[in-house]
Amino acid sequence: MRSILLTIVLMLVTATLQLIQFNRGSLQKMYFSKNPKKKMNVPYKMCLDATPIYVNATARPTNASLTHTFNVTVIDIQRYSVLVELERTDQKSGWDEISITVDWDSKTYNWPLDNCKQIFMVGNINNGIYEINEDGNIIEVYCDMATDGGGWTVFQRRINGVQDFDLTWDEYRRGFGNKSAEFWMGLDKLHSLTKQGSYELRIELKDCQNETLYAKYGTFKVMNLSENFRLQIAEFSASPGFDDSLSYHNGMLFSTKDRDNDLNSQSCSSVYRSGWWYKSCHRANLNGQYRPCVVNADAMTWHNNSIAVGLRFTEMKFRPL
Ligand SMILES: [Ca+2]
Repeated sequence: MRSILLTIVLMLVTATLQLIQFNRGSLQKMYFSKNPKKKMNVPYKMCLDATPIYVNATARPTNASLTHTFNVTVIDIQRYSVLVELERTDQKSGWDEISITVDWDSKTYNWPLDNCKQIFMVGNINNGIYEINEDGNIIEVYCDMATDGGGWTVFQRRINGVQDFDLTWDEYRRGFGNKSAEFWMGLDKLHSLTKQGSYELRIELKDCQNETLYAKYGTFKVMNLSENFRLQIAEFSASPGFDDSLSYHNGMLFSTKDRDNDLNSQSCSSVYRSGWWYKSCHRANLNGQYRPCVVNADAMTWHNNSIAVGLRFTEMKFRPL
């Protein structure tokens, strides 16, 4: 069952990722043994970017005139070598001393991968911080590998109000906080990681009554600095009865207390004390003040049923389609 699952996963990965590197090599080794089975460590003798996910190995006598044949089983794929078991299938001919050549080929992915979905698909199923490639830079992101099929790159989380979210344009561009607790990934990275391809957005919320809710958008993109990180979302779905409060902000520019890009005569960011894609001003305010159960528009809210009540938890994340 496990091997069938692994095969399915590998098939999915192969179909989805165009990042596979093939490597091939061989090792020649003198062998002294009458034992028909022997384990052997075969170093790759070349620099592989990462531990291969797959190795195929075969063995032959280095002197082709010898008649020996072997079965080879790959036992363990390691970072710098592969452990194989050789079994001679021609017991009668004997081989006290023989030169064997083990040929191998491997498949590796180009690390780091581009997002949490790719990391998930090569077998990492635990939530946590992983390295990904962001325009040639290696950055750390938090991956949600458990929710709704896994593979979500998390870019915002609020859990207890420890992190101040009433911050400046530069801070919202760069990102702030602790990725394992409360944080904002940063607008530059958010743009960079969503600029190519198609992405979906998922938002987890926990309301005043500790009810867990979600909203999902089949389209998500954050435009670049010259467009003031304009928000693009579409194709809303959600928990039963949960309102689409974020579409009000679709197409809006990002604003902070020191950068007013909203459609209101006042600065929405200054009034509602956070950085957000304010319009005039908001129906969702997920970077607002952490004030669970408080009815106030400066709180971290989602205007479900038109009432702005402070939430207990939010998490915003995206995933390639
Ligand atoms: Ca304004």
